[in-house]
Amino acid sequence: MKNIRNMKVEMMALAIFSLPLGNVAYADEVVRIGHVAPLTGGIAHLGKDNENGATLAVEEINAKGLAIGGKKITLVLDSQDDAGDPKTATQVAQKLVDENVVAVVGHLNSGTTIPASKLYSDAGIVQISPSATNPIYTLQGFKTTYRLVATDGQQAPALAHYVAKKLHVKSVAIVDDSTAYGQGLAAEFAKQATALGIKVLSHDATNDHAVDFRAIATKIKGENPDAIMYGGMDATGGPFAKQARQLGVQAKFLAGDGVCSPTLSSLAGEATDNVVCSEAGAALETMPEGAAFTAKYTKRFGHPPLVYSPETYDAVYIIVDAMKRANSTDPKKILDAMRSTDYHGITGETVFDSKGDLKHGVISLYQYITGKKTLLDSVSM
Ligand code: ABU
Repeated sequence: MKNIRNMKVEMMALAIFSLPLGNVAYADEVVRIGHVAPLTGGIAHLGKDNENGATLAVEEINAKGLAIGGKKITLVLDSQDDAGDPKTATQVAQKLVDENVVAVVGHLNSGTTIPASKLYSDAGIVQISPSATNPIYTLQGFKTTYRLVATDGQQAPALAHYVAKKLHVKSVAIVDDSTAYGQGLAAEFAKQATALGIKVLSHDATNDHAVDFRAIATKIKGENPDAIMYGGMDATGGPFAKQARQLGVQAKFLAGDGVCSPTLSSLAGEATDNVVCSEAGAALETMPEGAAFTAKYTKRFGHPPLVYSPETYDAVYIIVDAMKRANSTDPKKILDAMRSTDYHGITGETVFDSKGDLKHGVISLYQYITGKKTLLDSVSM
């Protein structure tokens, strides 16, 4: 007897492929893969980049043709907007569960990925975040949580070590955006910096919607640190760096992957070249297929990739790889196959540890030269 899920996907297949007779290409099965990121709000550019990476993979796989268990499969990307908001994230996660997605690529933010993960875990659906770096995500004991980036437990020490040893930073003022990501990264950086002999002069909090950083920058100017470390995203980090520079703050501006985007120059203006930041993965330009990915992404979307689209692209392929090895589109069987993933994609080799974290994480360090994000160093974890 057909179950409700199979009846639904067959009806959708008929709807999608209701073409005039003669050129009909009926799919045996439509398989929905969920995707979630902020597609509205301050970091919508990063969310759209994530969606584009996943779209590119889905389009390629459909064009090449996919068969699982003797059935022709057509993938559909079910893309949702969580606006970077934890409550909205759980609502759209429930929507994706109700829509019978077989797996989810997302969410982008740690603050949305973590609360949504409980719903995917309860439903037994694989979740691969392309970008959430807060360690807590994979420490909850769920069997469904995976990520394609290193964690802030790796990123913060790499950044602290670089600025202590190479930039000879001796004192720092820390600011975070009060999110799971920004707070976690800043706290870990403070711990590592202190261990390396960097004096933490202050630790202040703003929020992820802030636009005016003049009060905080004025206070920090009085502290005269060698560097400001900001835990947050580019949408706030850029204006913060810009306003600090306008107020005459000379300190280096340090940040993690949330700030480390090609978009930063349009947000930080002349302060951009003062920024040193880390990314929780390999640099696209060092990836063997990085140039080819950039070319096909640019051809499809009219502009180059930003930060995490190589990860969302690989995430779709990793889900399909698990489907192939399971010879099934059943979410439970995909979940069973995920743990033994050994996939070579744009971002390199993906092998997961027992928590769903990468076994071979890489941290990349960047500076900006005349506004262009430029690789400084890479550290294998
Ligand atoms: N890793 C930075 C952006 C995503 C997050 O909130 O973790």
